[in-house]
Amino acid sequence: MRHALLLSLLIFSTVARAAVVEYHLAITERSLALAGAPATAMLVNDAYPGPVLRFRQGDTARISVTNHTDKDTSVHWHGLLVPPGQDGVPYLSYLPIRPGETFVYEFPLKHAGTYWYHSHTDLQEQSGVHGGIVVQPLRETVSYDREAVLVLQDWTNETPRQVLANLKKDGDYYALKKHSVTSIAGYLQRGAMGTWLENRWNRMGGMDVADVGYDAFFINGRRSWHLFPEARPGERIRLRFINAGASTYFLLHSAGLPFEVIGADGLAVEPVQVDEVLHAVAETYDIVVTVPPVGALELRASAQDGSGHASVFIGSGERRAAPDMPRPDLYAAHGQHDAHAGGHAHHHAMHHTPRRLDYRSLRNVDDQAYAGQGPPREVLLRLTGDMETYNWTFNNVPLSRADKILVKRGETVRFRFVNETMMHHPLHLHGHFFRVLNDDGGGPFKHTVDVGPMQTVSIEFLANEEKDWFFHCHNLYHAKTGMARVIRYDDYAGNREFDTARQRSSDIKDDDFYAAGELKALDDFARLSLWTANNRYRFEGELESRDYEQERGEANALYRLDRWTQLLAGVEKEEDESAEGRLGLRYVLPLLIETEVFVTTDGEIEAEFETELQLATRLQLHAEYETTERYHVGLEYRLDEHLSLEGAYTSDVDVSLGVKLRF
Ligand SMILES: [Cu+2]
Repeated sequence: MRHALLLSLLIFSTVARAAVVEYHLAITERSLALAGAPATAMLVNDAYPGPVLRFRQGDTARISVTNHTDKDTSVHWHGLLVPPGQDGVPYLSYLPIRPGETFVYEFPLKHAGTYWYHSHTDLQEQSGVHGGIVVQPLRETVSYDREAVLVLQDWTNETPRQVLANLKKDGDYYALKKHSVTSIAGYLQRGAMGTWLENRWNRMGGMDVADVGYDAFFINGRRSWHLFPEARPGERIRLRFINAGASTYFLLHSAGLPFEVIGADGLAVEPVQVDEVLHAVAETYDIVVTVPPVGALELRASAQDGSGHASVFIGSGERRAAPDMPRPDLYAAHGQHDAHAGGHAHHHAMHHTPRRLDYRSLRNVDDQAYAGQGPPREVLLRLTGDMETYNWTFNNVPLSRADKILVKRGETVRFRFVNETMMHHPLHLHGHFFRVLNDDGGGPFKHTVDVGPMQTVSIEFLANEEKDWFFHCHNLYHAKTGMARVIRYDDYAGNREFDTARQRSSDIKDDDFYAAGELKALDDFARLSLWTANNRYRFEGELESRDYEQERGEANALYRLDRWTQLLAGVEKEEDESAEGRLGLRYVLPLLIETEVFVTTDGEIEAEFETELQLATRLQLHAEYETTERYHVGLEYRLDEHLSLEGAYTSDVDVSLGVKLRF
């Protein structure tokens, strides 16, 4: 009886406290000069990042989102468990919010923690449609004096669509800008030609830990903040870090402030003391720092590729900078670019090796909250993709051609990720927390998991939802080129209206076509090459003139069988000769030699070989040889992404000088 009374009192008090908390969000588009030049931003309530939305566990959120732009938009609540219709993924949860329209979300806040929201349409998240969410628990168990939400951001002055188009032209497009070109000269200097040869044999080109060349990195829209200058030494400050970067991993490190990690992906964890955290895209971490007795210490979020950082200073008095993060060693063997993972000695202000947070040291305060039940069913997902065509996939199949991953309500599903690429992939599951499995079967519950280069990671979740949920790499450019899946509960028939609307939409799709070209204008040689391609087809045209008297043209259609192999059908026409058809294969041989073997309509078997060597940062050699004994060797000096000076030696022409233009 007393128990029943207590229980009803408890329920009553909970109900009494629950409230409907309303927010009105307006999505707008305008020019913003965040990094020197004006660029187009998409904003929430005219702020970059958008406002922090605060709730209490048990509240009901009622959020109206009004689209004041001329394009479709959407808002997804990242990490919050909401009903499927409220999840904000266009064509999966609902139809996108059209220009001029308002959508009103309403959902209960079932769990406390630090989360965030962002657009799930096109690349709008990169343009600024993102912000923090804080859900206060019914009973706070951690003591702290102040708190701040710190949103980590990457920013480019280009439009994100241009960024994607550049990467489609050339996966290494940003290497020059990022000073991350790896060259033979670099390997020679380090005495690492063996590594170069091994990479080359394995058909691996230039190395980098990030694809995009950003113009700035920010915390809450600024490069640097002095946080709570009035805070007294000894005060505990809770920092709610949210990585809202579109494709940047940040290393959180400092000028000697120990980090007490108390939350990961929103959920409370037993406190862990570390010196640095590699903060993957789309994760959140709650970290308590103590205001130092003297000085303002820098807490820095360094982009993992070493191309920049943003900071907060904590404490008062003289500023002390955090040590520079060593740049990743792009010449290291087996993709061990990470200065720590590679085990290379480096100079650090601290006298000991900094302790870096490891998933294995994370233990949730409630270790059973989202646990599976019964033996798991395993689904193998290999993380695949390549920089040459900039396609990212699971099991080499992009979203547009993939089957849905069917799950049954009540079952425990295990995803086994085998990363076959040299990049980190932050994988995010909507609508569920999953356990990142340790060797002992335990591990923290998360909504986003980092899978490092060549790493294997397993996650497990209880299928306790309904309908469709999105699962994807949270590197925005990887997701948009195909590294995504739909998880479908097997009793759901889908929504025809959503499917039809998606087909008709102009949203970025992973099978979109991109185009590029090259013009070589030398004094005795000219060549114009154009191509357009998607993740399956490629069409090329080429016009060439030797000595400006001997012209030839070529057109090819290619069908991609796998990363290295394409079927080829084409036609070649030389001046004074009749056109000749050809049918064959294009294949990349070990050592990165692109080979074409084909039969001509004259019944001859011919072959062509082509390769490129990055001699020094701006110096590139390319060579072509045909079994008809034509050859062409060019040496170019790259002035920038578009323009090169070139000298070439061509059969029947000799030396020729001029320029090469990429567009
Ligand atoms: Cu990825």
